[in-house]
Amino acid sequence: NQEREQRRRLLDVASRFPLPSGCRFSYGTAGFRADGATMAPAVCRAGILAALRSVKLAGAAVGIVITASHNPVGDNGVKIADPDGGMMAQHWEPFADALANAPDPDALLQLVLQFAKDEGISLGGHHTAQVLLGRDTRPTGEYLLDAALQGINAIVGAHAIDMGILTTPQLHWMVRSKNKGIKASESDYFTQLIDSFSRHMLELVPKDKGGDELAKKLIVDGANGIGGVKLEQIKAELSGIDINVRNSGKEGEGILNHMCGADFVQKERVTPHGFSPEDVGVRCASLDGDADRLVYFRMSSASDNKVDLVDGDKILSLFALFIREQLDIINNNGSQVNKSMPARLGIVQTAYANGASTQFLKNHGLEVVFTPTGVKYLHKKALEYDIGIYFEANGHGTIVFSEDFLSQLQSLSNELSSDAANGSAQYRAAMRLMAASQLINQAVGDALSGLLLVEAILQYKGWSFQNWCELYSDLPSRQLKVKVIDRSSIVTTEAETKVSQPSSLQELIDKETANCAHGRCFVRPSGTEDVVRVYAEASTQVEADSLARSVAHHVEHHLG
Ligand code: G16
Repeated sequence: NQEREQRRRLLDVASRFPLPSGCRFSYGTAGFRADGATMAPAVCRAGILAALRSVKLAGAAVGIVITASHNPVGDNGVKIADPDGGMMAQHWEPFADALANAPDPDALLQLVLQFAKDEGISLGGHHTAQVLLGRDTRPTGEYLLDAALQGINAIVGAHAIDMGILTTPQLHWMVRSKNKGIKASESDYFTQLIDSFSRHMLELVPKDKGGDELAKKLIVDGANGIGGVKLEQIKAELSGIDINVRNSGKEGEGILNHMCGADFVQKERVTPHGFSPEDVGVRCASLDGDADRLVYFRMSSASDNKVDLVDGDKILSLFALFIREQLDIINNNGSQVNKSMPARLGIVQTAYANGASTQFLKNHGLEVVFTPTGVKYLHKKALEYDIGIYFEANGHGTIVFSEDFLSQLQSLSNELSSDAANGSAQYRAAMRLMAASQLINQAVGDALSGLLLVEAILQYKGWSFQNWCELYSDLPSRQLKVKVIDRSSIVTTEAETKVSQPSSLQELIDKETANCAHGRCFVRPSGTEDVVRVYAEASTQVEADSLARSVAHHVEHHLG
């Protein structure tokens, strides 16, 4: 009977969300994404998929966020979080693709039944499944959330919990916390952020580094999205920092991601909408539409709209130096309790990382590895270390600490706190690492928690924005987008640094690059927009621009 009910529900939901003819969805860098009005079939099927994943994982909570992140307001999409709070396991992506594109109810039913059989998922039995749902502020969000709910409810025994309008990382955090048995509401998230930040600021920053008024002042561009809304809610409770939110998403302030937000600032390197000459010299940060990316900037002068940019690479460098410093204090200071904590610290970047940042990190003795674009790849790699720090240049990244490392850190702090060593440098370094592990969202890149950790480290180091900027000088670079007929006809290899198909394209890229001093260039199809991306780096801006333009021209010529 249950089995019959299961079949009926799947056929029923599939007929409510038919796939328009000629429509094809593709699971990209971070899930499905397209014009919001066309997304309901894919989102409904993502609901089915998330519920199946939860059944497969013995009822552990799985997450769905309805968002198209940095894309324009008319787009929408779906991101799926696994029980650990990270992106959905990659080996389910082919099934996600097939399910989203099942042409009719019968095909969908057969696909689910076959997949369930292959994966050993017992459908229609006495299982439970739970899926947490969230959405950003897009106008199609509510409608698509309903499509996801209907998909989840099509799996017998599945239970959907709508967590409301959230940033993407909040939902990922909730999924992770729920599965760890930790309280997982929005107010729990805020409490963790505020408390661990206060601990950093009040206990761990040397008293003489309290900072002047300018050091405390921070303007945040909220991209007219959900991140600004959430920051407004908590900013009064953040001690030692004076936050002013622009593009906060309030009525009349502007359009989501339009002329504002982390993607705009990082790619265009100009001031976002809503800033004026009075802001010259002030430290500013920019979030993207669902607040999983963070970049910093400063208006350089009142006469133009150029900015000094601190991108994901420099945030990564700040975090890496801070963590390295604490580990060195713990291991090398010959303190009373002669404990050391050997820890493998790994840095993960993508081909978009500015060459100067990689060189800087290596010069500081850090181990740097590369993956293709997409948090799903970087996060997985970072988990191989005791402490893994990953960031994409676009501002998407976080720090992950292994359970083993954290429990060693906990016992070290216990030992040190129980004797005369509790004022020692070693104890304080251990406490700083503990606070950082609680402040940073270890599920996924989170602009709000990342921003608070940046602020805490700048205060701890007594650094101005200028000091941070001067860590190293970026090599001049340029990113371009090329519209082509079929972006999937470009196939890349070697962490996306080389084109394998069409093979003649790579020869042309090599030729153009060889003409530039310190030239580096690659192209790859975007997994979130219908474009091919071109990245070029060279010793001068003129050369980087010209290299990017020539290669973009070759891409256009090859792919139409
Ligand atoms: C997503 C991914 C990021 C990726 C970005 C751009 O970000 O989570 O890891 O860097 O897309 O990907 P692509 O170059 O393939 O378009 P978001 O913030 O848009 O979700």
